[in-house]
Amino acid sequence: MSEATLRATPPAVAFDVEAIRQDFPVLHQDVHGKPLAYLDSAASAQRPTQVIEAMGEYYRRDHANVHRGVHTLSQRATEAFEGAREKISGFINAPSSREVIFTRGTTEAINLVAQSWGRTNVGPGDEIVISYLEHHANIVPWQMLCEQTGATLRVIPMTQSGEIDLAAAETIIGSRTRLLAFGHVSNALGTIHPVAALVKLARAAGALVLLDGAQGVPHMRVDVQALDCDFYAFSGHKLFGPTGIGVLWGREALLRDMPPWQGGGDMILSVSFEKTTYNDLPWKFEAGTPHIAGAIGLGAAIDYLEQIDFDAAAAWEQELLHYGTTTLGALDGLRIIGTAPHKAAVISFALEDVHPHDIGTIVDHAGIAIRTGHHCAMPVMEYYGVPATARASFAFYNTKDEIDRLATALLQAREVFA
Ligand code: C6P
Repeated sequence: MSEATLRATPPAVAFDVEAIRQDFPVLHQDVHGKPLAYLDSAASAQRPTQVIEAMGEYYRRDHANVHRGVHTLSQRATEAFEGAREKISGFINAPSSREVIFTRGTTEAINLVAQSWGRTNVGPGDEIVISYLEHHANIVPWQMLCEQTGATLRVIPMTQSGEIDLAAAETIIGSRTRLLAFGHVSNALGTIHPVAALVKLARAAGALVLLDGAQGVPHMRVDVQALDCDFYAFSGHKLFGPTGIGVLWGREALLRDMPPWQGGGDMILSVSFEKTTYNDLPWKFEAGTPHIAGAIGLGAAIDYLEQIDFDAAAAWEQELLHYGTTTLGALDGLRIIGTAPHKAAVISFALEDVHPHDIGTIVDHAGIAIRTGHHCAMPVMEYYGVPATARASFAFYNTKDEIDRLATALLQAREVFA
């Protein structure tokens, strides 16, 4: 039995998962003749009918460009779009919706900070600090910034259990650090990182903090003020909303001083060939026609999460994590990779010498969707000396029965390939 199974059993949760599943039409289908078990929500979560309907309704009735027309449809579209911004602002407890910038997703949000804040505030001799556990979206933009500015990228090592090495962080974060950027939750392993301890180190060094919240916001209540970070980035499609929409939250004082990173329509107040003046927040960072339906769909996802009792859903996910860790951890030859005591509902694993892609194919034939690969976190794979892992990730619409089916399919995979 693996170390992770020693984690304390969470109390049984009263959560009506069968009722919740009725809201997700995609879950009710067969794949290869078996009922679909969708265990890949860390890659992209599924959408409830309420989100699909809100987007359909917008396209059927209200579609027009935003901020541009006096006509009724344009006003309706603008109201719905800006209304979604208000919902998101409330959901993450932002002090103001001016601080909520729509982006295409987490990746674009991080690139925005790197290119706008970074190009203005970072120079030779400065350091950007990230951790070993980052998704490529929180590595490459900083590497690019360092190449462009002459700054240095420093990396906090990780431990065998899949945690950020806090003792090493203390020695790395220092007077040269301009920004500390790390994931709220590791996508590859599920580790929930110790935000308070790391923010404290950054603050003591006078550095800013960016949190990659792509895997945080779907699993727990996020309060950007309580987290005390400076930027928080996340994607709509992992939060039961649409693809192609995401959010950068930033402190207003910082955003106000940052230059726009893309120019075009909507981000200006006036343009002449001699001089352009930029729009106010948040539109200064939203050049061009935005993903209006995407924002509305994300707003509907947030309404949905508020309505189902998000805290109960999060507790159910913890129960699934515990059950999955115990059930999979008990299989002969299965090694759970990432055994931190604080995890979101993500289980990465290796099964003897069976290649993860073979595992993925076998379980797909049993109707089960898991992700296999490096999970866009190649340094983590390199740390464990594996090219890839298999990863089951749960949302609140998953069941213990689906985990049992995964365990059975893994036994078959071992028989076929080991
Ligand atoms: N992780 C996964 O299967 P985008 O593509 O911009 O929506 O999200 C990028 C991203 C950034 N940070 C973290 C921690 C992430 O997990 C992801 C996306 C997916 O783990 C796809 S690689």
